[in-house]
Amino acid sequence: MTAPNDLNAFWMPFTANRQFKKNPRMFVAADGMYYTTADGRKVLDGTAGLWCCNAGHNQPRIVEAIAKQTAELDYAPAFQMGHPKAFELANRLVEMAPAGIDHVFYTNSGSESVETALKIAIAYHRARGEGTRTRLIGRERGYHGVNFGGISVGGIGPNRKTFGSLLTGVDHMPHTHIPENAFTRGQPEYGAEIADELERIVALGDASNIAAVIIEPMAGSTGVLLPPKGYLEKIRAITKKHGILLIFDEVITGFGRLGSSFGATHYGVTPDMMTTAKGLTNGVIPMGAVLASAEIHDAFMQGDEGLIELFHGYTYSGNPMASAAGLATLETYKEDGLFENARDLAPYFEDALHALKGLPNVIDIRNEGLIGAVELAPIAGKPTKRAFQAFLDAYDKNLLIRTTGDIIALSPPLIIEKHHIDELFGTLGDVLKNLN
Ligand code: PXG
Repeated sequence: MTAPNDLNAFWMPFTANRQFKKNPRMFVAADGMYYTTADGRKVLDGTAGLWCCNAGHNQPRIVEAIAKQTAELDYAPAFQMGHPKAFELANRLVEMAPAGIDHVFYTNSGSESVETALKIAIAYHRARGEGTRTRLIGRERGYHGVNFGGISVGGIGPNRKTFGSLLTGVDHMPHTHIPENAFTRGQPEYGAEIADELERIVALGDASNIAAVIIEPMAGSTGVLLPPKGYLEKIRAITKKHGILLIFDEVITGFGRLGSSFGATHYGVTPDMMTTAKGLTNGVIPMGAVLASAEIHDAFMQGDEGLIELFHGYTYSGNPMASAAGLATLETYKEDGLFENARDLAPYFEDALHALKGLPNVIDIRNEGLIGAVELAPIAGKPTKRAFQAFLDAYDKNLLIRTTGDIIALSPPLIIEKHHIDELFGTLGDVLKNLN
């Protein structure tokens, strides 16, 4: 397949459109750990697409499941009708989730999962007769997708700046990134007390007005910020004490990225709801899911049985193709032991990553599971330029990385082997040595 030569019509997401279209980078195929470019090069996937192809590319079970499903049942209405695979997938998800998380609401993306969870939180309190609990609390540097609820609770300036007044009734906790923790391996020692800021926000807004706190257990998109030891436990204790729901946005941390099913299982802290997407279907068919506790779900299941309990849902909620892809993906994770592989290789990945310390401009390195980040000193007056150049140079050297600000993020497929890790960090080391 050749690249189409008129690129004008497609307005690309989160992309410097004019720059890209002058010098496009196109993938035309993918298999296992590698993409193939339009000019025939094999590029090592250091990012699992956009943190989503956890089982690698062209996975036979997933390919086959989708092909079979489209011939068998292509679409079934999502409202007042069902089909077996959506129920089956929900059961599989609940089995993987921490005890007490027993129900699944389907969406089509991480952003929709976030909107859904925020709406459920507010409606839940109302269903229990606490309708004054409407305020939402997010965190600085948090990423919760790009819809209005998500950018309101989110904490990334440029994603909010040009979009008006957003949701009202939102507060933000401080982020957990502190310089003393530079070059920490895994969870940092310092900063659990940052969670106490939540008490101050609650004191100011009053618990009776607050519906939910939403955080990423490990903040991915902003550039890999790990929770300090004890921080998540504190957030859980404070939310519980005040009857505030805790939502973990697990869009990145879900499905083995940290070597366990979810961030919640990895860190041993159970929220009331979890938002997911990405690795749920290996990124192959868009799908997201909100996982909710029995307590939340059951609060809605009252009154006349003929009434719709939650006025929310999408045309494609739990659609057959996505459900088939999800089932095949979860089976692949399980049968191929991919979460175990992530856990087993995490120390090797960590060592290779931290060996980059000392290269020019490297000011911090962070990691957890199969996630790594290398923070570069910005070029004076030109933030983001240095890391973006690293991205371009890596692509020329047949490695796909992801950058955000001046941070390089790595999140390879969980099928990775040691020789891929050597290749990844060998190339990245070369790139960093030669970067201005
Ligand atoms: N929540 C979290 C925690 C995410 O990381 C979303 C919600 C939104 O998901 P959708 O499916 O609506 O995009 C995300 C998405 C990056 C990168 O390189 C991160 C995301 C998406 C694209 C790129 O950091 N995160």
